[in-house]
Amino acid sequence: PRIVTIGAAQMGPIARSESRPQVVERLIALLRQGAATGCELVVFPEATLTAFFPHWWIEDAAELDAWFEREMPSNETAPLFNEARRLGVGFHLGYCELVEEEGRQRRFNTAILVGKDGQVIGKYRKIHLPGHAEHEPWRPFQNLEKRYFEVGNLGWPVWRAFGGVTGMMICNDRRWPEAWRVLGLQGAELVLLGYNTPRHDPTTPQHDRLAEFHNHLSMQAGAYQNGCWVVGVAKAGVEEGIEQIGGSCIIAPTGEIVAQAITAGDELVMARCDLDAANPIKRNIFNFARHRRPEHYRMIVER
Ligand code: ING
Repeated sequence: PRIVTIGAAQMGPIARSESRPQVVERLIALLRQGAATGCELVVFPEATLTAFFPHWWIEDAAELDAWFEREMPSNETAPLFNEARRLGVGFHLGYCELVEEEGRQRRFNTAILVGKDGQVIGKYRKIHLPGHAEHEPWRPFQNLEKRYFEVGNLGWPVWRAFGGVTGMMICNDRRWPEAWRVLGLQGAELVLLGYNTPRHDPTTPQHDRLAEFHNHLSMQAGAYQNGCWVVGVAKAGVEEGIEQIGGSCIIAPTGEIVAQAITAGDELVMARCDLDAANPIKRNIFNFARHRRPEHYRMIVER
């Protein structure tokens, strides 16, 4: 057995007025809880250093850029990296990245995987950006990720980390089977993701009652159909008037939820994950080499 003890560190709402040092203190408190319960890896949510600003129409460029991180770690986030290194605990962190690349400023919805030594192992930039690119004032709130972020340009990589093959995706990615399969084809045994998911989708209010169901359905399917552990972590609760679902969970390669958050606030749930539990799925029912028929799948990428 290759046991890795993992914590899903759900965050409650982050107020617009909450400073990064204040948020980092909350993250460190969850990290310490994880360390105290034997976690080797703690998974934080998507965009978890600030309120989820894509919910707002922001015209002023400087105001918008203040929501992004220009370096990681920065002076404000270094305490999290230092504490993680002191405790010998790795972590996943979602944040909004502003970088100078190819001679221009670029903005991404980003996640990093950090080792027990406090060093960044890998980075992923969100590819499936939901919502809309223009101001739609008819909506009770916006989702302007298509406006504020570029489509991620790093693909879905995997890294050998925490005793197995580890990959990441972010939020809306989990609803798209292609994201899971790209990781599955690389042998992913552990997929980490954060999410900010409003209950209300004004385009289909009749589905609001299904928000938690669709959240777990997407991740449980991804886990089972690719034979991987999944850690899905929410920024939950009513954030600046918008209710976001919780339901952070740890899912086995069988698709079974083995641990689940029960609040809409800061809450750590953990599980001892045997990465070898991926093998019976990957070697049998979803043995890609034996059963997949890519010659019949072309439409998936050609349409
Ligand atoms: N949020 C949401 C998600 O995919 C969304 C967008 C909300 C989609 C409600 C469908 C219904 O979970 C992000 N940030 O992708």
